[in-house]
Amino acid sequence: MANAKVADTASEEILGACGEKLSLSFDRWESQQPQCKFGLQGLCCRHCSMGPCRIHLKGGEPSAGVCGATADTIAARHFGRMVAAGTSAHSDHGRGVAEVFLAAAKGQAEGYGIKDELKLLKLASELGVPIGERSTKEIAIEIGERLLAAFGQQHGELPLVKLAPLKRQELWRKHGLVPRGIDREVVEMMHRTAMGVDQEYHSLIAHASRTALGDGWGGSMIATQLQDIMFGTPVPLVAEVNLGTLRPEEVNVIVHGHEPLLSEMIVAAAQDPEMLAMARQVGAKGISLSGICCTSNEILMRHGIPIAGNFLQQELAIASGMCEAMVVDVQCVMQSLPKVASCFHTKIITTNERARLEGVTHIPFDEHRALQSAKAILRAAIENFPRRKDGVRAPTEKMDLVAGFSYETINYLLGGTFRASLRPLNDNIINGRIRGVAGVVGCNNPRQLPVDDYHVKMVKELIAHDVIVLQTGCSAIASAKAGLLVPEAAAKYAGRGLAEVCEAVGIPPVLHMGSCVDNSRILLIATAVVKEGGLGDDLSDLPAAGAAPEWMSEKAIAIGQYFVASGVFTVFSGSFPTVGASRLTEYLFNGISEELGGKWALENDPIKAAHLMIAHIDSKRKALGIDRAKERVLMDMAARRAIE
Ligand code: SF4
Ligand code: MSK
Repeated sequence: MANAKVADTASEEILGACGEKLSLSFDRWESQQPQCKFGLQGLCCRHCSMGPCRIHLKGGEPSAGVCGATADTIAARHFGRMVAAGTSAHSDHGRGVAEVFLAAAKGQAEGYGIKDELKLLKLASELGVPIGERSTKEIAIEIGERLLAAFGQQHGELPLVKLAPLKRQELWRKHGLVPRGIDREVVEMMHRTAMGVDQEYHSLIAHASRTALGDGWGGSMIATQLQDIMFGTPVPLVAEVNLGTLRPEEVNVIVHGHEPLLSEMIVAAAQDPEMLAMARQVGAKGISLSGICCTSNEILMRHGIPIAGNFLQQELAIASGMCEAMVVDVQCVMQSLPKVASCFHTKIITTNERARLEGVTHIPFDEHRALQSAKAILRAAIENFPRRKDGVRAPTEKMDLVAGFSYETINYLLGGTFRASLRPLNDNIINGRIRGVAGVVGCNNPRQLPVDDYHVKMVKELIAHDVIVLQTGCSAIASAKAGLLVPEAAAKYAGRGLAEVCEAVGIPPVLHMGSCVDNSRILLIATAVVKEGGLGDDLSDLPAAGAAPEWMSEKAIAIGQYFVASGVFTVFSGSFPTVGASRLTEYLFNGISEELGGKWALENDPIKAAHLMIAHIDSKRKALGIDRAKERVLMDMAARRAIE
């Protein structure tokens, strides 16, 4: 039953069973065709009521908005607002984490605490927070207060920017790109892009970089660091992925969205004997917890909870007929869920005041009574089990994966307990066994079908050419479904050099590093590689590249821009929001690299895209003088004497 829309048989089975009866994202995408070409190219503006304005060719010349705004200005403003929106999403998540962290440090958030004290102390020393004889509580409170203040900071520099390589920091200072405060840069981006303010595209993009850096080296990094300290820094674990992880005989609860604050508590509540007994009373064999999107990645990384699917599988999970409750928090949640759920018995439960849906149950998450909130949610799911309708579709396809590759873990795996170090990674890059490093992130999108296909083809091509791949988000889930996240994938798909290293260390050639905010882990590992030595002194010197295939969210644009502003060559696929503005696009795809070392590209063929990245990696290897394997020189006695 080949289905051109999806690349895995679990999704195929459910889609096939839905037939014409159910309208899903794929159908709605088709019904939107043809989509507005002005919108697709970034050539429309409705920032004031003289518009909306569109740029078209008049007598061979591009027109202008009523106010005179050009294509480059309109597209740059739009791009800047996408960066601001993406930064806000990651950073509001980070702020929520910082608030709970501070409450937990003060002992005011029942159920939360400090799980990784070592990481707390490391962060304290990085931030210059005194340690001495102080208690963990005192140190944690000061860290929480300092990082929470970073959101509203008005002057100076964001505290975590100092984790970047020194040369990169100097470059940002030279170009005035160091973020002052996370919220401040977002507000300024909105101001600059209002009618009649900043109308010079270089200037708009510079501020977009500053805003995006406030995400990657600010909001997202704060979220990752504090989540690790509160919930534990991930270590490698085995788990399962795909819709086949749903269990027909159990109460299936799917968590979906991005924040681990509540889902961590749901993990705990699902093991509670009282909850399990309640499930048995309604005829279920137990409670099966799984996830969609990045909430799922968060609890996968720390608890090995299975992943039911990525972004475009959210409707399919409900259409399985086996989902008692889908519990959503923020971001990437489709408004169609209640409608799809109405054909089944699934309860959609919103939990966050910032993210409400019409016609669903709302159970507010209260961090001061988090376990009670989690239990209330589970009770609602359990009570729903007897309402299951006939015709459950239980796909069997699932795949093993190994996840949990934090920076700390990679450091430990390579160097061991006493000598944790990235030296072996640097050495293997220098000797050419590993050609380079790629960060591949991104979503999925009905614009690019079959779903996940681009991710999988690109990642396979990269590892076949000895490029080790670091992944997060829905892209990591795509690779997991294709069986690329297990150590055996090295022998099967990786080039000889990469396979040798993976086999020696016992890791997959594709490392799952977490959720969207955990792209900050990729920044930190790249920084650690620079600091380890031998591969240049800035992120832009590294034989490394980034990509976000099948992207759909504004968050991806924010991530792409902080990758680029951090010196990384970054490839997107599907569409790019400035392509109608030629000077701006030329600047983003080329000119910007003269200032920042990183730049964007758009390529719709995954194999060609992988080779753009490989060519970039090779050019960096050449610049570092490591492009040719050093010849082994056999020293005979005469040669030795000559040295003496
Ligand atoms: Fe048109 Fe200018 Fe108003 Fe945008 S800001 S809608 S281009 S008049
Ligand atoms: S969830 S932003 S669809 S990766 Fe982070 Fe997936 Fe993209 Fe959402």
